[in-house]
Amino acid sequence: MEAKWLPFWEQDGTFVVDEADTRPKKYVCDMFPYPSGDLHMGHAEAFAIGDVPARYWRLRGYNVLHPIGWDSFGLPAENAAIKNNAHPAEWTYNNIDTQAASFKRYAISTDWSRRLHTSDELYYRWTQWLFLKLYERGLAYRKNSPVNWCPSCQTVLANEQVIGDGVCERCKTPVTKKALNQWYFKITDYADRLLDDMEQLEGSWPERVLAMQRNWIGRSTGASVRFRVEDYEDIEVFTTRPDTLYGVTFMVVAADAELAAELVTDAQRAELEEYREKLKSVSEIERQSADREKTGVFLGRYAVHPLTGEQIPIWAADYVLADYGTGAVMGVPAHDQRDLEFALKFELPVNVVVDTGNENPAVSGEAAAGEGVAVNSPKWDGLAKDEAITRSIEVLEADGAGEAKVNYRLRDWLLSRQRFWGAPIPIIHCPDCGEVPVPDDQLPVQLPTDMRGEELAPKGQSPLASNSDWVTVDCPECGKTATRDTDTMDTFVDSSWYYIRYIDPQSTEAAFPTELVNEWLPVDQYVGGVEHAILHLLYSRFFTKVLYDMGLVNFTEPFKALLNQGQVINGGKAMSKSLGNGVNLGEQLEAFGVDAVRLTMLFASPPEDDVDWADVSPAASQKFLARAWRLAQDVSSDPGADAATGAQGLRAVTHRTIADAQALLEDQKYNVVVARLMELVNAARKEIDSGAGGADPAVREAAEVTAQILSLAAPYTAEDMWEMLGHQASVSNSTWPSYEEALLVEDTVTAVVQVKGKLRDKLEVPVDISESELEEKALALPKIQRYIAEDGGVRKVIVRAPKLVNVVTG
Ligand code: ANZ
Ligand code: ZN
Repeated sequence: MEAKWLPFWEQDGTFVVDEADTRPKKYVCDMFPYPSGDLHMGHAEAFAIGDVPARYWRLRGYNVLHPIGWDSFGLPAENAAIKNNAHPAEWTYNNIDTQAASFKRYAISTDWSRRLHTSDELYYRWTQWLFLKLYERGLAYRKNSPVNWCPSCQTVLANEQVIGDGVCERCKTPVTKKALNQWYFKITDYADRLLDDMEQLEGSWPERVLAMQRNWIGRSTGASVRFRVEDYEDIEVFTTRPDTLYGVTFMVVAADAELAAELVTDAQRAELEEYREKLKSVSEIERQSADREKTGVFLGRYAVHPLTGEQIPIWAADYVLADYGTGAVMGVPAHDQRDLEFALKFELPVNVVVDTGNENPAVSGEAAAGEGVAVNSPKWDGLAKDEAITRSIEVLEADGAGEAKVNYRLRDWLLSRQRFWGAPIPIIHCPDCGEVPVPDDQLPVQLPTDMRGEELAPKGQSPLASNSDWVTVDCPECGKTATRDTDTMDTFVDSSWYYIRYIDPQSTEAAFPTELVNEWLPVDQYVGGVEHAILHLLYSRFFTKVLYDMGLVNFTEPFKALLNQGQVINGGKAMSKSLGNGVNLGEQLEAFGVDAVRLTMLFASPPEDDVDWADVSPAASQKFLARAWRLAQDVSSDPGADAATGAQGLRAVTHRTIADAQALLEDQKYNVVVARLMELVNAARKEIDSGAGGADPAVREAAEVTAQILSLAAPYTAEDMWEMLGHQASVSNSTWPSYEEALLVEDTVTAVVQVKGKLRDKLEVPVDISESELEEKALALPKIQRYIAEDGGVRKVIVRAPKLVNVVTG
């Protein structure tokens, strides 16, 4: 079947999207693959899932776009090239070819003419154009700052790429800090909108993804408070609890921040230096851990309390982070746990300023962090927390000592990478003109094609820097000799807009055609792994909002609905080389065929749950497919026969299946749809065996419906059935079968069960249940058995099928 239908679809253009088609549109998009090798079980699952809504909406009469492409820049290609003394393009495009062939065989209903690769010049020319658009708007900038540096990958990492205990996401090497001149996108300008627009996604994105995004953006509201410092500038702190201002007994600055070194007095300098030295071996995670013993150094200097004028000692400690808020906090030990532990360790005073009804924190060791009434706070005594916060901000503003402030955990997106295989940053550095954007008619800034092997090895700066022919360029503004920026863009830049490029991937005129993009997007259904819950989705949402602000798109969120598929595991564990429990997709396809593997993926569990390959049976799927196929083979009624004249029992099952499948598909319960199809096939087979055989038009109807619904999961079998049933065109472009309401009428009723005339229980039974069967079922109910036992046994049973059973006892 594979050999027959694959070329058919290609010649027929079954899945090619016609832009002249005026039917309503649906856009189903799978997160595009990275060309790491051939397809694996994870791809097989994700793409089987993504193909279901695409094929479903197509049958429902929509003009469906379901494209595919490759996220083809990135480190693995470069590492392979270094190892094999080759150019990264070789490895990349070989793998893409292999994967593309496998995807075709896997029968994803894709319009192949839309295929794109982010490493094509045709694509990255526009990635560079987008970078320059952001640059024009002041949303791309360069700054020198300490950044996350992976000593093994020899490149910087975005905060998002530092995981777990502070290790590199890719190679798990502990990440260090290094001061470098780096490019950033100002995603922080969009923090509020990234948060607030999530309202549009509520209910159609997984709640946990929304929670992770919210957390990552981390909006806190509070106040910014300025403390005067003798012989120094004011120090500003961010606090969520300005109502606790009278409880401030010390101030802490991040020990590793510049501020600490500037504030420290000569007498304390040596102690601070020693402390900072020790800190270098402590990871960020450890520093933030709540149960770590507090450490710190007094800086020898004092701040002035803005309301009481008291002298507040300034300390440096590691529990305050340099890059959050202002890198300094006001210490309120009575009401903040970390401050309390710090105060108890260094014998600093603990002043209660909110009465929460708790024991004195200095005694209990537990900060009174909850709700309460302000005390010992002359300007807002007696006010409850929220009112006290409002009042304290008014006081601060009146005194010019502070104001309301919103703070975010989100940092700007560090996008430059010191690696070769990415889109070069289209900026020229001129000794006279400074940063000069590469003019549009000089795009793309192409990657050299003649660098290979060792020339690409990481050296702490981009390998491009060593290619002086490439680096040296005339300044587009003054013509003097200038140099190209040698960094390349994070591959997350590439993947932040590919779903828009699919609308016209071959265009040399524009990144995308606005009008058409507005017709197709936002994506109706996005499908991909939860590992992208933060990075890729946040960046794509950011890009979309920027494009919206530029008037280039008319929507503010790129993905209307998101489905995170589970993982394919084996024996309850993730597949891994070390466990030796990997399953090879190619072998599975050879053994069972594409359809059986796809069906197994869908039948195993709801799409968002894991599929344990040790618990499933592709052989059973194969058997089911054969059963379905034989159904079509056994149909012998003529194609025009009126189904209404067929067996009513089977018709009821068929129409109930259509109605339920529709609801289940829209609810993404694909596994249940498969289960219902199995029931339908069984019912049809029963009818063939017991009734008029394949000549009954109800059997034809059941077989046709089976082929149509099955086409979402097992396209080869479905196509073959459809042809056997006498159709010329592809089942994929047929229609979604319609159901007759009249056939859906409930065929069960509720029977009541009485004991001595009193209603004791109910049960759902078929309308045509026999008296004896009803009696048996009623007497078997646990509740009824209890009453019978209590009342001294059954004397008589009165049955009025199907609605009543009365048990006389005693
Ligand atoms: C005084 C205070 C009193 C605070 C109190 C809390 C409770 P989120 O919700 O995370 O924004 N803080 C501010 N900057 C910090 C930094 N760079 N490193 C570590 N901690 C920092 O929390 C904000 C609170 O975390 C701020 O409010 C500050 O402590 C602390 F009863 O200020 B608070
Ligand atoms: Zn110049």
